[in-house]
Amino acid sequence: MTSDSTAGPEHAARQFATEGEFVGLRAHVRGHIHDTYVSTWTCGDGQRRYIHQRMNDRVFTDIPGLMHNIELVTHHLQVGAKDHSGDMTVLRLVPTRHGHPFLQHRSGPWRTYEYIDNTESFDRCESTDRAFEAASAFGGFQARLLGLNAMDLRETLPKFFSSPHRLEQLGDAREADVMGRVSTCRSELDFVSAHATEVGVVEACLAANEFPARVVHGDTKLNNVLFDQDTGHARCVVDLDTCMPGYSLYDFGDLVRFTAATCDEDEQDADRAGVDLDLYDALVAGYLESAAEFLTPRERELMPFSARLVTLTIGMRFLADHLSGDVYFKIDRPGQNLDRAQVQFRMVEEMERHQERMAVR
Ligand code: GN1
Ligand code: MG
Repeated sequence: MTSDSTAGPEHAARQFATEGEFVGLRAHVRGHIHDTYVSTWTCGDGQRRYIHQRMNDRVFTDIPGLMHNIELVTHHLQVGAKDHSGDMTVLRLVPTRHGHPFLQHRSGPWRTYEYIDNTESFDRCESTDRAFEAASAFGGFQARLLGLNAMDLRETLPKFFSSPHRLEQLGDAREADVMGRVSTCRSELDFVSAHATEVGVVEACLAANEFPARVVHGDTKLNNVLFDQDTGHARCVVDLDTCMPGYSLYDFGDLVRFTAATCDEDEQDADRAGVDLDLYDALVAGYLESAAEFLTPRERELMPFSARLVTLTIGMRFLADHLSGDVYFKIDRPGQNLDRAQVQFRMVEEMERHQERMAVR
């Protein structure tokens, strides 16, 4: 069989308005959804790099809507950046050579970003300083997007942040039981049932106008912040796929879920799952540094609850995907989504145990 070079990632990468002569391209393993590559180009005496992503159009069925949101958000941040000094950089999309924000290629839809040099990202948080920086970066990201009308953004993944919706999806997956796995997940399903009364709290607050829906990042994992290699300061917030109307505390809750975790998201020994309270304190302080001005008193009060709710909710998503045959989150080994769910649920238990300690005053 002959391989067709016009179907490959290099061919896709070459269709964008990059600068210089192509040198090479390599896979960049990141995230559970898209396929990511980095390309290198020579330009004068120097080199330039770009990030290319083949977007997952089974998950994101509305790619034009997704790219519309990213253009709107990056444009809003770039305009705002002129008034804010500070060392934060905004992600820059590179259009195709025909001026489109993404490429409809034989191998799927692709987009390209400028690579941000001299930065690094982390899957685990090693210090309270780093936790503070990340939380302040995400809080600042929300603050800078307050002026963007949330209704101008398309809800590309309907009800994405809704915990009641995630509970319903888990119920559907359990009902269908396509893989025959329900009988092996009884304790996880019981854990969720025991928490079912908590899933509607945020929707009730929104309905009662205790706080408004606002634009959120929607995936505030530590590795979605790029840190400057020299100064250690946060430089850029990346992965704008889930920038949609939501509730601000989703971002705070997801930050705690990932960054204050005592183990990896897919740790196989759930006994290692917990919350590092020093990291938690640093996340609270960092987030409040940039978000305190716009949070309502009720939101402030619900900060620790949001950490439990988002962790539970993402646990329900992992469990639903395990029951459905791992069709959404990529896996490297069988049972990985169940491990992910178990880690989330154990973290919820640990956060319940430390409820008093985690209160934000
Ligand atoms: C997915 O692909 P990645 O890692 O950026 C997911 C998030 C989850 C996260 C859990 C579009 O993000 O919602 O919180 O996995 N993204 C989407 O690690 O579903
Ligand atoms: Mg993401």
